[in-house]
Amino acid sequence: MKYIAILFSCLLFSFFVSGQAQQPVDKEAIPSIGKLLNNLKKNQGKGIMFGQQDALSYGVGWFGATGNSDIKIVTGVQPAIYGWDLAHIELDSANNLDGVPFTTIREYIIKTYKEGALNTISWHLRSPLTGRSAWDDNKTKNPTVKEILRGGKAMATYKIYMDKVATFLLSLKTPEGEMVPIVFRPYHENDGDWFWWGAKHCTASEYKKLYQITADYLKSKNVHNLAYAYSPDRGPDTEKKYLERYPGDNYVDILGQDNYWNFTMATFKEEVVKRLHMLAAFGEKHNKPFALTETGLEGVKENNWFTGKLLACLDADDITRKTSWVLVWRNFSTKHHYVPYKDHPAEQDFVKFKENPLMFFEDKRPELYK
Ligand code: BMA
Repeated sequence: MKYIAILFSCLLFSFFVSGQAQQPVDKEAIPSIGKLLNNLKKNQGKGIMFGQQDALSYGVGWFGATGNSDIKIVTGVQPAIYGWDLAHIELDSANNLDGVPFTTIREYIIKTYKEGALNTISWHLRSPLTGRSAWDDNKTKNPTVKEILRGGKAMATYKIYMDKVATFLLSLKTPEGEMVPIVFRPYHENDGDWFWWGAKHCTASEYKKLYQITADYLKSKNVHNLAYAYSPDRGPDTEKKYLERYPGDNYVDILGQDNYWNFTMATFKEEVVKRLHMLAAFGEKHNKPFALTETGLEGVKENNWFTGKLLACLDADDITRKTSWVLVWRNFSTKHHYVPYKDHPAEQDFVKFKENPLMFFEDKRPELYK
């Protein structure tokens, strides 16, 4: 009897949690953030939004604000979501680390929001301790995170970096004066060792603090147009591992994971699906939507990668179909690109992927902000 009562209360609890409206972690978030989160949840299982990093800024063989994207050139339609990166804003540079002017990024974010798209921002920032890149070559000798948290010079520099990010985020305003909602995805792929905030270079508790003080600082600067995404790489394949560096339910709105590597394995489907199931189960318990925040195959060297691998995983079952979106990386060159460009051998497969009813590009993007 006791067990039945426990089981019953667990069921009741999970029903209560999953049926509840999601409150943004920023208590002062602009209304469109709450609407976005609840729409992502409401649309779970109906379709998966597709997007790309820097889609509008350049493609293979072209650069600049043309209004086009390789996705549109190949499929006739723009993506549903856009990724951008703020690296080098901390240096007061006019362009980000990939050469895209911040003024253009701002224009595109405002324009695409007005059209109903979702915008997500990552930040491959320099180390405030050494000034070296996010992939800081001396990181093991320079524990940047620890030094920031110690509150000395690195922290003073980090505050200047965050001020610049805050100024940019606060400038994302429509001509009518409405703030543009953004999914902010700081300190991603933190289970790997390639960034200075990676698992080899700081403890779990230092990482969580870094994420938390960043969010708290931005809020203290009146930045309230963010939904926060937590986005480790493929490492965590169980809820327990995902929790290890998770900044906490009060700091994370959207559960993410970047996963390129598992798609290269013979057992790709098993590996990718396992992680999507983990995110879904975690999301169910913590009342948060989940997304495949970065993926892709560099050079799209397999002609049926999009339908044979990506779609095969996203469309594996009712749980994987609950993924809110998938973002592939940038189309920089004939070597470094993640969607097929015109006359690429994988072009037809990508068109097939776009035509699959599960995939939402701009033409099928659901309402996100009402
Ligand atoms: C990496 C590569 C780099 C780029 C960085 C940040 O994955 O695409 O060329 O500078 O992302 O966008």
